[in-house]
Amino acid sequence: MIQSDLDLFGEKSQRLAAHTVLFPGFALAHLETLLDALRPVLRAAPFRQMSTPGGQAIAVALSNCGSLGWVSDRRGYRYTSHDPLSGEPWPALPPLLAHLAREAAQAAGFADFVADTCLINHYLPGMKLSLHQDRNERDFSQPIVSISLGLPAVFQLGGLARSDPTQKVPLNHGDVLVWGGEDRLRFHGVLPIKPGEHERMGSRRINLTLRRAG
Ligand code: MD6
Ligand code: FE
Repeated sequence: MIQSDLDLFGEKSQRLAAHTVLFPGFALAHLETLLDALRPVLRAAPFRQMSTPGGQAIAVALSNCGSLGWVSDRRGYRYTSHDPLSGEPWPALPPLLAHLAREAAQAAGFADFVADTCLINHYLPGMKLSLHQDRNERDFSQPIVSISLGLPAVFQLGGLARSDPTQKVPLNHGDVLVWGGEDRLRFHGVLPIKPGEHERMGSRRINLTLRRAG
């Protein structure tokens, strides 16, 4: 059970849009357990660089766990059951991670969220993620749960058109962002990470995005 349950509907959550809710510090109570669960995942499926279908390197290093994993290469953006690097199935989704995602989704108003994939993004200072939509999943009625660790970031939350204005949302260590419903296809991105040193995570930002892809 998540310790901060009592706070979930109170001042500890911020509604950013109709179906987009930020839970500051939601993951902090479980941080060490979470990191313990991620260590073997990243040993089996290390962070690696991928390229866009156009052949450009994606700066942010990526890995996955779950029954599916998001990949990008010359053939496009898609989910695969196996890690192309090892040829093995992606490492299993740690139960704690699935549980945390379910609790956060529930608190944001999405009942019974069952994640089948977690994309793990590794940012170094200076790295950013350009505005994009997440549309490789099968069912857009399923929300996305995003956990931020390490260096702070500024998340850009846009609209349904690329040219719509964006809100700047600070994402700090331990914050959990849930979105879905009519917000599911909003454009979004991450501004360049400012140089710095996080006391637990070092000079990096790690983002975990949990989804139901299949
Ligand atoms: C990141 N996140 O925060 C990248 N997508 O590093 C995403 O692209 C994202 O945080 C959909 C929903 C939440 C997210
Ligand atoms: Fe995204």
